Amino acid sequence: MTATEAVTIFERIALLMELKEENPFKIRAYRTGAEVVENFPGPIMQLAEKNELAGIKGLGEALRDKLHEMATTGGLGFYDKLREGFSDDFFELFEVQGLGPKKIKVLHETFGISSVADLKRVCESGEVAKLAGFGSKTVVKLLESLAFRETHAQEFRGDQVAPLAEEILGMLRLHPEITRVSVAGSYRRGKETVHDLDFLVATREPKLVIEDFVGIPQVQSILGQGETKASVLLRNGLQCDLRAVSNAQFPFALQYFTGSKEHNVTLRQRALDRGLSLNEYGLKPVEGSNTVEPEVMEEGDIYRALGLSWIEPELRENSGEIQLAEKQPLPKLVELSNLRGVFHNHTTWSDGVASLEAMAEEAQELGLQYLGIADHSKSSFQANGLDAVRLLKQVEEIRALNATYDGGHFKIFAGSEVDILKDGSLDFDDEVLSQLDYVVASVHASFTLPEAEMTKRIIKAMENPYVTMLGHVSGRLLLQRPPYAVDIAAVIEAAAATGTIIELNASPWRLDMDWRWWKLAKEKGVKCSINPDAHSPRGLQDIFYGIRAARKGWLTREDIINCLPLSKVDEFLRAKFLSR
Ligand code: DGT
Ligand code: CA
Ligand code: CA
Ligand code: ZN
Repeated sequence: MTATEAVTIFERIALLMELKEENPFKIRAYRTGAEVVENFPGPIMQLAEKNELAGIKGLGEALRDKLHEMATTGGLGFYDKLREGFSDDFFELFEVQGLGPKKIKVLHETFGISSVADLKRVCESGEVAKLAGFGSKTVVKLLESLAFRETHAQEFRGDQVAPLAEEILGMLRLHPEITRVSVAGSYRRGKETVHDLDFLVATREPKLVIEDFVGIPQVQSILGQGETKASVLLRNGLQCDLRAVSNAQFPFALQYFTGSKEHNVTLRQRALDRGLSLNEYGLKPVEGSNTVEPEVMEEGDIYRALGLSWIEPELRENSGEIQLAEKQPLPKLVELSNLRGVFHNHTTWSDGVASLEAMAEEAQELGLQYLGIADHSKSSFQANGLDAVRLLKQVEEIRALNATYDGGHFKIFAGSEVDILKDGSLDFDDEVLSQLDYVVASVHASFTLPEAEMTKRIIKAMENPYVTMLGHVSGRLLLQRPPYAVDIAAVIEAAAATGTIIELNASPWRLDMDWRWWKLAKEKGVKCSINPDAHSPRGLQDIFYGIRAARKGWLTREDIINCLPLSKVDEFLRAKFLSR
């Protein structure tokens, strides 16, 4: 059994125990266990097999024994018994927004529902609305959640595709008959969700390459297979297309299949205006024109031949990039290596799984100069939010830890992710906030306010001089929960007026504020902070997704405060407060 499978089993045990209203501490132990296994930096299943798990924090004896059983037998008796009568489909119910274990339990016991399809049926029939604790409002919400899920059923988030994309690219690169490889399509453009992955290879042996591709272990079924292309379905349901072209065609095919469609349409028209015809095979003079055929060795040559500067794939959305590239080089987009630190991270003080020390260690391991901690505040009780006493104790601990970093080469910034309450006031008063290095203010409750009220609430929070940055502005969870109603343009306006930074939450679930708004924010002079919102050491690596979104939003290192070195960022964090 793989570690990933063991993680799923631990998570499902926690869900089933919740359903059966078992001891909350036991439930939490399984959740923590799942996180520990998921984040373990070594071959944990091999250790489990040899019974060498003692001493790993967060794994008690009961969980160690269960891992040993899974590693040696490939199954778990305890789990099999617990889940008797529950199919795999049943667990999808827990992903439906607005449905917790208590409600699932009632629905299961009353109507025997055991899948999302069952849920939809009983909601539509009107039976659910008659149940105590449900009511017609709940049912409307549930049906909305279900509709939202259905609309996005064929899409995948970055975390569901990036590891697979990189793995498959790696395999293709090693193929002896392949000379050039790239991923194209929406993934290459850095979209926040994708429908499928498009791979492109240059080869003289397309048939052989296609045969090898459809045979890779990640493939579950073949949707189509021809001489030069194939479509497959991977185990997680993700579709992957592969096209094999000649070395000479490669640049044209790469440009074409990277898209977007709209970008391509405008580009093709531009080519026509110059007497050239552009498609996935080439860039040729149209009949009767006296234009000479440009020499194209790589993708950049196509843009050059059309009188344009280079356009990064992330910018190819037909949102003004072609017009600008006609006049000047486009902005040099931020890169992962430009980041010097990260703000907005959680520890075991609230709902994170790792200690301050462990988070700081990992940040240093990633080559960062600073780590901002921002654990939840008290109103987020479900996330074990800190009250003022605990917060100030944490600040003290951070200061003590900072004193141990020689020469000041690394620093932890003490912050808080303070809840924006329903009326726009904050979960801590100014006296407490003034003792922090920085403050992230976020909405975590009362999502259903009307747009005007929600906007007012958020702007009020930004007007507080201690609020350094605004967290996940829309509250969306990609593919799961739509954004709440808020006037983002007005929020950007207020950020500019108050000198508040806006976060680009880098979690692949959020990527919030959305890339479509950053161009406007940048024009208004609003700064961005790319925040992993990490709840574990591994979570810090979500900056990878944040960088992709920032690039898609046209951002350069100058727009992003956590590209500043430690020596400069401190001052910047205080700038808003000092300017008043
Ligand atoms: P998605 O839906 O996330 O897979 O988005 P894309 O952009 O990857 O779309 P996909 O996989 O259907 O096609 C990949 C690229 O191929 C697309 O971005 C542009 C190009 N393409 C596909 N069909 C057409 C078309 O009918 N016209 C043009 N101009 N380009 C196309
Ligand atoms: Ca695609
Ligand atoms: Ca495709
Ligand atoms: Zn948050």
